[in-house]
Amino acid sequence: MTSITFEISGQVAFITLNRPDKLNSFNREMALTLGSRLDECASLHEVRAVLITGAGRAFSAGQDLAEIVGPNAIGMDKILGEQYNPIVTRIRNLPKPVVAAVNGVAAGAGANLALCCDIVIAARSASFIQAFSRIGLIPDTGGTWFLPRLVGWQKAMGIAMMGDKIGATEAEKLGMVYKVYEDEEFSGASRALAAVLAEMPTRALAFTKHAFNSSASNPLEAQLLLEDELQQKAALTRDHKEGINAFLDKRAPLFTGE
Ligand code: T3D
Repeated sequence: MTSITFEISGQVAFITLNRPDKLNSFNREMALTLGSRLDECASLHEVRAVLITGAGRAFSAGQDLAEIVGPNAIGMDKILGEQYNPIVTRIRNLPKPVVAAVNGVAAGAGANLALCCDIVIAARSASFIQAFSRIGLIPDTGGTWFLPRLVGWQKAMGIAMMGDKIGATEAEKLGMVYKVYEDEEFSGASRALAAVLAEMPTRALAFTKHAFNSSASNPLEAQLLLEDELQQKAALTRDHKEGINAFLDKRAPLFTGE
């Protein structure tokens, strides 16, 4: 059984973490394959949005803990440096929207994989656990960067240190999640949301992502200059012209991502 399934449908790349019997926890092969699939998403012109979800009842339980003990254990330097960090970097730099569709429990690196995506949606029964402190580790996969930015310093510190389970309803209130859908409608709603994103002006969304990424470290003056630069680029796109023409013609726009 392949640990990652990959399907392109209607300009959306669907990536499914697929080790359901181990709650889609990451072994090395699965992490490296996810990285390669993200590269494909970046290079394939026909892909205009990416959706990451999990097979079965979990999104992902993070690192496969069986792989880090025993004589064949994989070193921590390889786990972060070669597996999780490149995944986070790829997602943040991918010039297309990436949706995390959190269908069930998301723990450890699985939780932070979700939180580094552009839009996080969750099924009502899903949950997030910064499980690291329970096993004497620190939040990785970008958790110490994304969590305080999403929920504020105090909540982030509490969630990280206590390692408690945050249900989807609370996660939405805290700002970790864009929207929660009832379990029965989650699969359809997440596919529909990704399909909408894939039909939007892809380059404007990529510029938006670039601007948000930079805002984390830019002072206001530098950010205003960056907005100016990116807006000028957006204004030259075919999709911008189409958006204006469609508005004036009183019709729905047909964006092509150019
Ligand atoms: O060196 C480094 O590790 C650096 C990298 C760190 C990154 C990290 O992600 S560290 C954090 C790793 N993740 C965890 O600590 C979470 C461990 N899992 C759990 O706490 C629980 O499984 C959950 C709260 C996520 C779900 O609980 P529950 O009761 O719904 O399911 P379960 O019965 O615990 O698990 C079901 C099966 O999945 C079970 O296998 P079995 O007994 O049926 O054969 C369980 O062992 C397996 N499983 C769940 N999580 C993992 C796992 N197997 C390997 N690794 C896992 N992380």
